[in-house]
Amino acid sequence: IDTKHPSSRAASKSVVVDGKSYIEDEYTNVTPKILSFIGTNNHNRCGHPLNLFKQRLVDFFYDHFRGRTGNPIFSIYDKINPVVTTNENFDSLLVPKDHPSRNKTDSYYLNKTHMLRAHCTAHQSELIKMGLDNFVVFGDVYRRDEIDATHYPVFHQADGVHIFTPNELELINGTNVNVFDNDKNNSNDEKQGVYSKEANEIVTDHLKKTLVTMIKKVFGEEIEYRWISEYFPFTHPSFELEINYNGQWIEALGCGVIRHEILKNAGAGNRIGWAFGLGLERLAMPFYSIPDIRLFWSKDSGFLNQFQNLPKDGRMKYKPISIYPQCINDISFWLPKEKQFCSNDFYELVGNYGGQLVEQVKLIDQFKHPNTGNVSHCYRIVYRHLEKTLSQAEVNEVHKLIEIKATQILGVKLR
Ligand code: FA5
Ligand code: MG
Repeated sequence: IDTKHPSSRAASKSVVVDGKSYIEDEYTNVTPKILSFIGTNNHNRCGHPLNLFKQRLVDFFYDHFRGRTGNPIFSIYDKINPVVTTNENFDSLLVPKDHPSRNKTDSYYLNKTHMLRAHCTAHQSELIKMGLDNFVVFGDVYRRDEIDATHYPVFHQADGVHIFTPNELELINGTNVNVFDNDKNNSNDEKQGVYSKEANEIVTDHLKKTLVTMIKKVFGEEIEYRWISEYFPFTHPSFELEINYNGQWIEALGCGVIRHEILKNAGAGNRIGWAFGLGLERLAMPFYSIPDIRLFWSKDSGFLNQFQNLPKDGRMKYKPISIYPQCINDISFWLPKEKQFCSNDFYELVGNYGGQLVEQVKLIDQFKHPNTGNVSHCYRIVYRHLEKTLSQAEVNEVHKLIEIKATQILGVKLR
């Protein structure tokens, strides 16, 4: 954080990311800890499991979609800066002004106009404007979210787009297809009003088939999956794909038919297309049997070394160096009356001061005092070091620090 930034009125503080400075305002909520993740680029680091897994997806898109001369038709982008405008992250994707994802409690803002992308879809409109039809963007994304084995405030996504010209649709279908519907009010759960039922079906089908082929190519034919209806402001119809891993359903990706308005605004109003966004960790975890999302940030050679000299099929099973015991401590406090409190503020604070020791934070009890109206929350914090046994004394020290910081920063009162 740079305070030297000169201004004619008062010295305003600014946040510096990648050599560029952003003047702080009432929106600024990035922390030094979050900013320290920027530039790590695990997805581009040679030998890192996210990079190895990314390469499998890239290979799929290169092999599966080829032009008439046999060249790959998908372009890959993996070095786009994670700082985006709120316009790119939200407005260009038709996210309503009052959508909860815009709240300071859910996203990381540099200031009112700039933020850390909350999804790689943030680049969609810009790339389509540049004239691209088929592309996949890989990148790190940032969200204020809960902490557990499959959620982390920084993770990686792959976001794909495939846009069809009327001719291409015809090629897939075999006969002439009307892309548009003459009756523009003909919108329903299954399709957007502007598009014909036929075109919508071809594109939806193509989308689902592509993603299932991709999942099967990566995990093998026997992978169990299911489709679930979803809602995204930027696609309709929208779906989620879940895969079954060891009896557990894991949400792998969201997808759908791109809203026509987005294409129109990007200069591709005569087209129809699909888009998806998947969590790289969510797929790499079952693929390599990695039990905890924090391991992707491990600097321990015991973790990274296991991904050297992979077998020819690229698949290997991560062997936990050993499982160390958990330490569980609860914390109960009264919420401040004077200011807003949200659980994500507390989760983030625990992440900041507990760091890699925190395996999970969960709200386990809430209580409203019948007379005073005061509200209290009880959170359970599960501590576990991934690479050694923690002593109760070490945990107590960190837990104490979290209690002190929660009191100072969030204004809660310990019970
Ligand atoms: C999105 O981010 C949409 N942009 C996806 C999309 C793109 C839909 C294009 C339609 C068209 P969602 O918030 O569900 O959707 O996140 C997408 C995926 O990211 C999830 O399915 C999951 O695999 C992964 N993910 C979400 N939150 C986390 C987290 N905290 N930690 C790790 N992975 C996560
Ligand atoms: Mg989702």
